[in-house]
Amino acid sequence: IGKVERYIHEKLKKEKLHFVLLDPDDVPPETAGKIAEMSEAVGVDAIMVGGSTGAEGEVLDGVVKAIKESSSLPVILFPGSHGGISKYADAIFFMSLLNSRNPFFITGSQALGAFTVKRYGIEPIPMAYLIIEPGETVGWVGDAKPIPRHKPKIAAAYALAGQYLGMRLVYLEAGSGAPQPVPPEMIALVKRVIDVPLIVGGGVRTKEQARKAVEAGADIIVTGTAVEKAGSIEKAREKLEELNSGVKR
Ligand code: 1GP
Repeated sequence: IGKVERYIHEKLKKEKLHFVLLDPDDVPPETAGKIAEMSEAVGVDAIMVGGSTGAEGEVLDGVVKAIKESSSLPVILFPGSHGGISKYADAIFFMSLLNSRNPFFITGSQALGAFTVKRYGIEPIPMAYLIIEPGETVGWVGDAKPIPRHKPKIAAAYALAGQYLGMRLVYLEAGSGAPQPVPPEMIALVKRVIDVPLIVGGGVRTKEQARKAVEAGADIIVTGTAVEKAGSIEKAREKLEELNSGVKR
């Protein structure tokens, strides 16, 4: 396994992790750089970069470069498709949207991006990506059949299948900006079934929600909208501190 994945595993021996997601379509490079710098200062563990729409090309490269210049945190790509690859990133969640109805999002886009990842020498981290209701933009774009919130067993079955297919992380995604995060009962059952680290994101806006997800069994919490849309750099800093203390206690 590569450097970033080893970093994740080493850190997980001591504590739960908090990754901040920046969407290049919503955040200009300068703001992204500032948020990354503040994230590192409050104890965030990595920056993820990606989005479902417009997070490509120069826009993506500019944000990744700005983050690399202003922090030493690992930058992990979180691509909406093979368009979401930047040579300036350290690693990429090489993810398969297992509950998509469209094979493009399960293996097609992955095939189109594989040579690019190899050429740039970006560390691929294989990940099972599962969309939970409501799924928001990524659920619609990814043509998912979102897993019902009251059906934790379906999520657990997909998560275990992902592990058996060789994926080394499982991500439960309620969708960016979801009104509610993934239910704790679902997190708990998935965690009980799998042996690989569990990532949870979508709709986590408060310390309490972050805490609840960790207590239910999440290993890594992803937050995006709450920080991006805080309103000002000062408020973004406060939000980062609040969310980070929810994850780390
Ligand atoms: C979205 O899980 C991430 O892909 C983060 O979601 O923007 O709601 O924090 P939020």
